[in-house]
Amino acid sequence: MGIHNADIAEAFAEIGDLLAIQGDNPFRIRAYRRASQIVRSLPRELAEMHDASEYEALPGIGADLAAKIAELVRTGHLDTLDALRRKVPSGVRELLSLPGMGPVRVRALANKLHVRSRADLERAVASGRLEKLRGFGPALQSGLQTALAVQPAAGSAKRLPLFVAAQYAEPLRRYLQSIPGVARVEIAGSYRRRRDTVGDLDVLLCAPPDVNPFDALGRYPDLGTLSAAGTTKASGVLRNGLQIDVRVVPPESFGSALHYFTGSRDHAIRMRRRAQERGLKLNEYGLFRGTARIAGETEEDLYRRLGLAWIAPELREDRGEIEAAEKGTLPPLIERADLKGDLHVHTDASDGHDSLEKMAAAAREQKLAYIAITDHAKHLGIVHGLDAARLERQAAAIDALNEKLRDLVILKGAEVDILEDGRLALPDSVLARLDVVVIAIHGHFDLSEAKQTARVLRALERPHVSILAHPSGRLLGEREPCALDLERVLEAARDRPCYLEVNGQPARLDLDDVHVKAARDRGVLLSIASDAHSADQLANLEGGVRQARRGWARKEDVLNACPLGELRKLLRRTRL
Ligand code: DGT
Ligand code: CA
Ligand code: CA
Repeated sequence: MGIHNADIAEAFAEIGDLLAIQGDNPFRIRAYRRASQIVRSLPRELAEMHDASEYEALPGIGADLAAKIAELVRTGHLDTLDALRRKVPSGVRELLSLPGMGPVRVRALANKLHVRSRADLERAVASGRLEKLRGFGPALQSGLQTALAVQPAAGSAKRLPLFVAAQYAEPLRRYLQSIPGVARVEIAGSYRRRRDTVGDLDVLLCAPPDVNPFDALGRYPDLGTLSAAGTTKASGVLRNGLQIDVRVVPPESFGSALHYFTGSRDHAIRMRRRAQERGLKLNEYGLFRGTARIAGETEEDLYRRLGLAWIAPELREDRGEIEAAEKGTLPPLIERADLKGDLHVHTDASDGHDSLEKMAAAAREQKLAYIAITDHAKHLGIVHGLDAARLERQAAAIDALNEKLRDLVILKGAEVDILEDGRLALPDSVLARLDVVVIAIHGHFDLSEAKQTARVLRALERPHVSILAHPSGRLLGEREPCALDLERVLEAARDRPCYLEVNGQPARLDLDDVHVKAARDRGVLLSIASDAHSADQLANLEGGVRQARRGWARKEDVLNACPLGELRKLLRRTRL
């Protein structure tokens, strides 16, 4: 109990960064970074595996890293990391969180300009000393200046990506559920609305008034601090810094409390006003006419008494859902079971961990009828990318496997880089032979909006483009979306046509909810994709579906909810 995959991933990433700041062996650095990514995306908690020898069986984890995982799980910390932290001052480490500042630049700053803290850096920027340093161009400098002015210093609260929050929320939910007298536990707030990031956890416990669950909560091993106000309210902080607000609610108010604390604030305010317009009063205790409670036990009752269909939490952002519920036009939201395939899957031919055969077996387990293998195309900076000859060989392997498979069809594809000038990393003649061409930005994220937009629009003009993958390029908690006029991209995709991806990788979730809705409103079909780099990551489809639901997507809006025959037609339409 206590150590989660996200903690282990974080520790490995930090070791990688600290080794890089020290100028350590690049292979060693890469091994830690890779291990960090692998651990971060594992669907099972390492701490819950019974036998530490299981760690070594994971791809990319050798004996040394397996021992480190075991040490972290057992003791809660790592000698290697502690030693590195002692060597690299915390002020230097903090510089890594600034935009454009990787270990190489941090090392240059420390060695050449003796910059060892934010304050040092602010002075160096102000005095113009950075200009003399190689690799510190004007764009980087102005970015740093802005960030130093607006980005809060380390230690201040930050939002967690949903999948990281889930690693803390779900064990907490199970623990609370096991407290005697607690009938029901719900985590409301942005977590229940499935927002891509979560500020804090709003926990509701359904229990009769004579049950006080806070003594038991106080013994929760992941808990940092807890302060209870009476027997119905408590707030605390988990050891990872995540804030929790806990409320104990009686059964007759549970639905209205759940509604109130699920929010969003704007949705809840609109609902309260609606109640007032009907001479009623809505609060977290119930829906009242005078002093009589007319609803409150369930959310369904509450919506019904206000003349509305129940609204899925994902939609409660005051983006037209109340009007739609009133008119009976709420969209029937896409579900995981509606997906027939996955059009963005990697194998060990490029940077995936598993073979074609293993990915196919996993796809059958996931009840998919088709997948497209979209390994990275070769080009500068892409490790193990496929060139025309290797794509040809992969195609032959896919043909052979398709011969053997009965209930799954494997499509041939590639994930092709959009180069800085908008050309694609493979020639049209090669792309013409593929079933699915997924294009994406993998570098030059910091171009101006005009240049970035022109770059993507130019790429969309190429004759063999099926899908634009992870359009904004964001990585939650790590990289902001690039400056891109997505409205124009959507229009180009609609007119062309081609399709936009909702990438289900937990740290991407890209398109975001707002742009999923914009795409859907314009009739641009969405490809909900796992972008799996290993067999277990096909489960990313679930996260993609949640994100698409927040953007009002129905199955009619989703390319890979179509059966194969229909899909083939839709893919042919993208050929110019
Ligand atoms: P977060 O935690 O920043 O990711 O976002 P939320 O939506 O979970 O917001 P939070 O934790 O501040 O509050 C949880 C819910 O409680 C929120 O969605 C609606 C409700 N709530 C909080 N403050 C107010 C308020 O002042 N008025 C109303 N109507 N509802 C509120
Ligand atoms: Ca919250
Ligand atoms: Ca809260």
